Amino acid sequence: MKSETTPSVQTALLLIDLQNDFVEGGALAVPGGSEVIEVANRLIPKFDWVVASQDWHPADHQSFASQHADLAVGDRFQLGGLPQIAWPDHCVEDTHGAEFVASLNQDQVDQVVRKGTNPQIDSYSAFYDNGHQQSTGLADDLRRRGVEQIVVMGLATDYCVRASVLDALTEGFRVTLVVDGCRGVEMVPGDVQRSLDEMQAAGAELLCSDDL
Ligand code: VGL
Ligand code: ZN
Repeated sequence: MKSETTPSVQTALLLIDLQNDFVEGGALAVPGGSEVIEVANRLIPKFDWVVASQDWHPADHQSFASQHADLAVGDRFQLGGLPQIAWPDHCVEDTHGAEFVASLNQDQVDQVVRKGTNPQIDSYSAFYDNGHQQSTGLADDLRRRGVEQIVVMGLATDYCVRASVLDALTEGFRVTLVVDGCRGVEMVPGDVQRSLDEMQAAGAELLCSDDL
């Protein structure tokens, strides 16, 4: 029986970081990033539960190159004992860059998950920070709703999509990745293909949005 407060759904759509800073003109623009908004808007009506993650950093987030006198954007360093890339300032809380892209059909987004709020640690996945110390609560939340399968798309393939997919699989969900709904940073050429291979090898099903 369905309850009013927690409608039971089997499959959820998870939209990763469809924010201004990750599309053309943004601080950490992913090539072709804006092209996936149309894919999201086409998929959203097909799902009873739609979750959107939002990268949401304090202005002094330690993943920002600007916070380190000796680092430039793209440099690699250690943050809290974890490998880290120095990013440009992006998705600073309550700024335009952190807002969802205006053309995204937000009316049918049921749940927003913010991540990266702790200045000391980065958080690519919608489920856990990069050290897997703190949960966002999303996995338990989805299980409580009866979700067994998660369909994932968004930005960026080689960072937040990859981390979210791998965590979702570890949490025991069946995961489908919508390949044409993703774009990557490709800090190193080949990163997108390597990420796709890794997600598939870990158990994700790779599909095109037309096949959903
Ligand atoms: C992301 C780098 C830093 C992403 C977020 O959404 O993939 N990448 N923060
Ligand atoms: Zn970030």
